[in-house]
Amino acid sequence: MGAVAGLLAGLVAVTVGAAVSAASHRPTPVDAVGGVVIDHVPISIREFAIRTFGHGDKTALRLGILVILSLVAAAIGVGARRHRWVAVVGVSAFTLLGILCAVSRPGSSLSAAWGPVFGGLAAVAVLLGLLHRPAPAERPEAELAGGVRSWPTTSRAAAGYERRRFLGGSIAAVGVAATATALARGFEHDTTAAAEATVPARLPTPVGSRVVTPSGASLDAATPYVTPTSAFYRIDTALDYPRVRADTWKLRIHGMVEHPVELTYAELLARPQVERAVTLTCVSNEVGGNLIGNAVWEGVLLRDLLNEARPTKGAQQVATTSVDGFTAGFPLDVGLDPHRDSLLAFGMNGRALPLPHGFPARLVVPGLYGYVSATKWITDIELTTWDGFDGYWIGEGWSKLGPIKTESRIDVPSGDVKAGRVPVAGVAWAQHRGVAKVEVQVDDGPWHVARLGDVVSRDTWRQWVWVWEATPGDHVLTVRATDATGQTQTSAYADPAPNGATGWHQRQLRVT
Ligand SMILES: Nc1nc2c(c(=O)[nH]1)N[C@H]1C(S)=C(S)[C@@H](COP(=O)(O)O)O[C@H]1N2
Ligand SMILES: [Mo]
Repeated sequence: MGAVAGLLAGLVAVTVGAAVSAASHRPTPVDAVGGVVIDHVPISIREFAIRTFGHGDKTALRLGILVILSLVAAAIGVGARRHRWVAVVGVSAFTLLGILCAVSRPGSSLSAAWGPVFGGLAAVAVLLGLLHRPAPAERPEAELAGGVRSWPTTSRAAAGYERRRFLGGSIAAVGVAATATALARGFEHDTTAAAEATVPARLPTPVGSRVVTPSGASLDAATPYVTPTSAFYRIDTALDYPRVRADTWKLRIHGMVEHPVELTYAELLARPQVERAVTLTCVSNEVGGNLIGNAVWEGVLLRDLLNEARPTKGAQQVATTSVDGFTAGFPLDVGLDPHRDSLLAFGMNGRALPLPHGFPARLVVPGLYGYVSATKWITDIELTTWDGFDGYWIGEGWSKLGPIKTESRIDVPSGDVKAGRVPVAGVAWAQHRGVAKVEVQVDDGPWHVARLGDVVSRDTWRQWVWVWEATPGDHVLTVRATDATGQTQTSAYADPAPNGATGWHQRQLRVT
């Protein structure tokens, strides 16, 4: 009984806390705890979780929190059955933990404490209510025997009464939890809808020509040259992505500048726009992995904004912060480079950025991995020294500089094939240097030069294809790319940490 009461109290606490938090547009208490866990566990554990659970790592984290919470809640219930103060002290400790996590989340205020506070109060009410044992004298008219109300005086009747009372209380608790869950969903939906209502249906027309994809860019139907937004990979440190409203969003450019700049969304859209195709890549991408995508971004040139702020002498780093607390920094030289079109982007593939890809605005820096540059939901750009700031992943075993390494990937064939002419095709990338050559090897044979697709610029990946006269048997295909500086990608295998995986992608297949 104690354990069940504890579990029910935990359920009500979590759901009521979620509803109250959602009503004030805050993450649920469980997600607040999860956020703190993500931001503070050692990188080895984080990587273990990603390796073990893959894209389900966040679900696994939430489940883990709920399992621990359930165990402790059951224990509190068992203790509270014997000593009422255990309920109050146990739940208070939990509530305090929830409050500390909630108010420490980025963009939080003291009002973020309301979720855990109401969750805690509800939990205590459930525990005390379910475990309350009325003294015989104060028992209500529970039994109706032979038309006459009588107290259940025998211990059997008393036990039966208690059981019914417990059952009724349990059903009420589950009802409260279900109602709170429905409310939380509704409030979360409202938060998303409120942000979506500020997404413009049309974007301003960019200055100059729009990006036109050359007809010879796509050699292989398996991988489109421009990745559809719906298929674009996503990396978020946050458990749930922030729903930012454009009408309250602001970007501040400050720090080592003579002329701090503040921009609203309307002001951003009113500035001269450009459109650029840029391939984004995650440093965590394994050899042959798909944490890479090419999009046409629309936005303003970052260097124009930075120059307008007039960096002072000694400024070395562009330090950026997101509303969700993510941070990233890269050399100011890169941001100011007149030959590299870094963007403060608000459009992706012809439409406003989708909420999960950084609406209202994000950075896109050609040639740098996303973890040092591509801050989504950006609200703050501070110019500082190189030593004055470390981004989210720095000091976590990842390099402070994150230039994208030359890599290539075989996309087709992806399985066994019939003997004869077989197109071997895929993508290669060396953003901002450009891909000059791709070669394919069958088993230990000679390297064959692949035909290359056309590209919009050296900032995108490049498609390649080579037609293989496949002969029956087991074979290994290997690909390697050479960038426009003449460097061929290394065959030496390296893990993604600390600054990007290396090695040649291979596919084993059987030809019949
Ligand atoms: N706010 C925020 N911005 C972020 C991240 C993040 O976790 N939070 N991840 C970065 C990383 S590691 C990458 S690879 C890119 C991915 O961008 P995408 O999710 O739009 O593909 O965003 C970058 N910007
Ligand atoms: Mo990344």
